Amino acid sequence: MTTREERQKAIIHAGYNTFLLRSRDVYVDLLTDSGTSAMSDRQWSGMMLGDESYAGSENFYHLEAAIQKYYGYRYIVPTHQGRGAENIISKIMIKPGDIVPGNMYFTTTRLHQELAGGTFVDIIIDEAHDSQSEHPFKGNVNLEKLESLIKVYGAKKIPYISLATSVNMAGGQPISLENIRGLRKLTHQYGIKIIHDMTRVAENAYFIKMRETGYRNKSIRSIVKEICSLTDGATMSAKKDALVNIGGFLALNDKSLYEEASNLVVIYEGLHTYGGLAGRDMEAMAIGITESVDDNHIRARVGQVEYLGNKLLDAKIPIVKPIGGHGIFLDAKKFVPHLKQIQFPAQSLAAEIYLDSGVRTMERGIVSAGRNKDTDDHYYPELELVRLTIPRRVYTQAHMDVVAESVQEVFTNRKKIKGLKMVYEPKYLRFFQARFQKIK
Ligand code: P71
Repeated sequence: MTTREERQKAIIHAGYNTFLLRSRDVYVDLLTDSGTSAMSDRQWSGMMLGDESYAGSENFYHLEAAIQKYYGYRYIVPTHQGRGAENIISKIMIKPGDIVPGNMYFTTTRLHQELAGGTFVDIIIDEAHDSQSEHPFKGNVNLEKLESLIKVYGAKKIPYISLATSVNMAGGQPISLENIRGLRKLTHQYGIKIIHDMTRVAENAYFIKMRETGYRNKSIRSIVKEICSLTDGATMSAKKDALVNIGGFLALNDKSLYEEASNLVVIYEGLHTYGGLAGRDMEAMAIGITESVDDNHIRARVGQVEYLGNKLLDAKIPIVKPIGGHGIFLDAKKFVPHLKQIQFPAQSLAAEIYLDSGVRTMERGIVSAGRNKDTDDHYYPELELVRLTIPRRVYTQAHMDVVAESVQEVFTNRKKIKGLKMVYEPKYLRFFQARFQKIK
């Protein structure tokens, strides 16, 4: 724990950017659920069985078998984390001038698509951009939007659909199986592939089980497998669902694409049987995948997120509805309506929550959205959010109570919150390292 004076110094030193705080100055860390979950006794035991051979480690084959068994993809290339897989798939499949439609952007994913010469186009349903819409599947693709895009550009310009389960930037919102089936049908007609960002697929499966007709009695395991079966390949950051501190992979069903990927991985990550990971990391991932599709685990995980969300809803705090799978997202436009978007309301609110209690959160608004690569203007996303992300198997409900009390305290004093100006802006993924000052 720290005093308010200590936190004041720390946040100024960090340029009002929670990514630049030292973790020792943080009390409850809700920056991200990425790599921050607690590994189980089984995963730690697996770490002791690391086969650290350069090539053909036993642990690689365990990982490959787990992915084939639970996700059903045929070929896999391990990578150090999700963006390593995004780099490879983007380089292989995207040509300059291509269009990559997807159900809302993700920061690293879109950047790799752009660096490969592609242009990302959002085809998520409109409800996803409205924090108050209670649509049960705000991650759904608007199939009409997609079809008109195909008609305008032609299928040849569209290498694949970038399809996320549990749409992060929309608030951890799920896509329905009905929608994925519709998408599969449409893409088959035009010969377009679907590459699945399966970072939080098990959390998505939980919402399908609870909300989609006909799935209440299906296991998370079977729903996850069904989702994957409707896509052609996947990128995975195993630091989320799969409960490891580091790791990821690219999975493909097409052999020739796999051959290209296993060739590229040796340039950027490492040999195709370790992809930048230690043998022990791959073992922990294989075990984590197995644990991640357990019905009881996923119910407890999403249940904890709901616990915090319901507390905030009871206190009339504006959050994204319905409550998502991996965190609670405060609607900064409603929380601090006196700030203009260019005064970085969500960035400022995240700093304010830290100041109040030492709870660390993350901006997911205009700073995260970055600039349009053609015009160089800021993107002004409809959603200006502060994310309170819950690591898996780490915190107790008592921690959630502390968080809820702090958010309420900041909400009570919200009129005093001032805006920020950006004083340092890095070229890529600026939100990680940008610095700000308070507007007087
Ligand atoms: C999260 C992260 C980690 C992160 C990444 C970028 C900015 C801030 C925080 C990472 C994801 C993700 C999805 C849906 C791919 C990645 C990249 N999320 N897809 O939410 O959520 O994976 O971090 O392992 O490279 O805090 P990677």
